[in-house]
Amino acid sequence: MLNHPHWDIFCKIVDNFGDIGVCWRLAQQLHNEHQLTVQLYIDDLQVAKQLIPAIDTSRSKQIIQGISIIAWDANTEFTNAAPVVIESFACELPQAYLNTMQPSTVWINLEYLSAESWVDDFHANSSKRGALTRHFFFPGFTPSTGGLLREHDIIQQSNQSPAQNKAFWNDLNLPANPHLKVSLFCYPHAPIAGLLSAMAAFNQPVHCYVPAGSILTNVANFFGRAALQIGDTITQQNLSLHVIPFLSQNGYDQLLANCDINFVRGEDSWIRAIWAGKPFIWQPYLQTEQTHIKKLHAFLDIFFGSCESTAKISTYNLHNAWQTAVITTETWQDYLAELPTLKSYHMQQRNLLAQQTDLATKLVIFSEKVIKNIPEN
Ligand code: TRH
Repeated sequence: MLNHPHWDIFCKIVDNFGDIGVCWRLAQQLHNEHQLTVQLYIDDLQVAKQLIPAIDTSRSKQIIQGISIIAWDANTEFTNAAPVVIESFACELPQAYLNTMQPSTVWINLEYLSAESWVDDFHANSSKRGALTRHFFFPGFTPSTGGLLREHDIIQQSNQSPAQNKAFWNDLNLPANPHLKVSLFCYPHAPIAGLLSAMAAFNQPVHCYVPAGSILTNVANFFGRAALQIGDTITQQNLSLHVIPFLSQNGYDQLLANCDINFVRGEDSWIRAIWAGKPFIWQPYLQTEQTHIKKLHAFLDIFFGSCESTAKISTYNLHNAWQTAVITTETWQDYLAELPTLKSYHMQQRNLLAQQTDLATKLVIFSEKVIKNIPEN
């Protein structure tokens, strides 16, 4: 048991689901695996409810799966700061909360994930704000960063039995099928029509699973439909596309584990795709000055560093095409030709990354060091 078992996490939902996705997983892991009492302050319960369906949006405070969820707005009152407070993604702690913090409060700003090399140098730096110290904690792919969010049983969870796989599809009212299965979660500016037309033209059947979300209009347009509903299956040539509900986080993890290729985006689904151990194509969150492309290439270079060359080239080509407005049938087919190699490569990289200390554990170790005034490294 830690000496400082009470942590507060602040989550501001800026855009999409990544902020709450990461904070919710982190809160649960700190509670379940490190026996911490966690209060999670969320500024938008409506959006959070999509990932945490048990949330009652009319309640300002509630406990879900052992985590105290507190609606955070301009009127939220704070009496005591927790010994450790996580400010997620530079969301700016409210002044009223800062006023309750002591010089001894461990204040950690949890940054966005990036595979860029500068992260190693910036991780664990700190700056002073009056009597308080703000520490910058950078997730990352090397041992000198803050690591990746990963529950201890994640590998076992992704190794589902055939009966569990069948039950998963059954719950979605879909039959298990022996064909190539692809999950599709991306931003609407991706070349979705190009990908779907390549899948349709490919010479073997493909089943594509799309959780309901912002891309449904683009998908409907591709099929010449005005709209699509959850439960719809549409077929064109060799492509069968299934619109499924937006899943719980656990359900989404199972979808990733049950598919052969996963298209993922942002931050949290990207990390989950790694742990699923399946080939995936990542679309980073769009940023100015092509920053997202730098992030993409930093990741590809680190993750595919030891990959056999033709599989690596096909992977880079498909990733690059997916960020621009063009994706050709040839790019898709080249990638599929490398699938057997990529399957074992992704599994190998997943297992290697899983040997590093995970982000929640690193946060706990880091906070204890700060409290005991032990320098990092
Ligand atoms: O939603 P995102 O685009 O979030 C983004 C990124 O985090 C980005 O870095 C950040 O700057 C921006 O938000 C503000 O993608 P991400 O990170 O993958 O988060 C999606 C979450 O939704 C993730 O926790 C998985 C979850 N999810 C489900 O629970 N069910 C589903 O059916 C799907 C498709 C996703």
